[in-house]
Amino acid sequence: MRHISRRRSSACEIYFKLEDIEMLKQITIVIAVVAGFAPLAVAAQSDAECKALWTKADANSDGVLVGDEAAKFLDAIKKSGKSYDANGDGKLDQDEFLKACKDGVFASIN
Ligand SMILES: [Ca+2]
Ligand SMILES: [Ca+2]
Repeated sequence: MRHISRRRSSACEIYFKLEDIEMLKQITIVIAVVAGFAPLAVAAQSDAECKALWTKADANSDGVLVGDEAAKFLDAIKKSGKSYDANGDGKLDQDEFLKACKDGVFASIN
């Protein structure tokens, strides 16, 4: 008796596993669709766009954005609710700027 019931339960397990695979396929498709649209929503910018924006932003080419140079970018960062001032010096250097830029924080700034 025990043998029969074990066989039945293992047959059931296989059935449910196949169901799970179908469900996983559907979930995967949903994730792929959402991921495909996500970059549009975040408006992330490419490396080249961000480097061009940095060159323009650092008007005196001293490698940091301070004061007037930084104002609109610090504003955008504030709105994003995240902190990109990795070294906490209150200025934006190129690495910090590019990280925020690639996250799409400066998407509305030209
Ligand atoms: Ca500068
Ligand atoms: Ca900094």
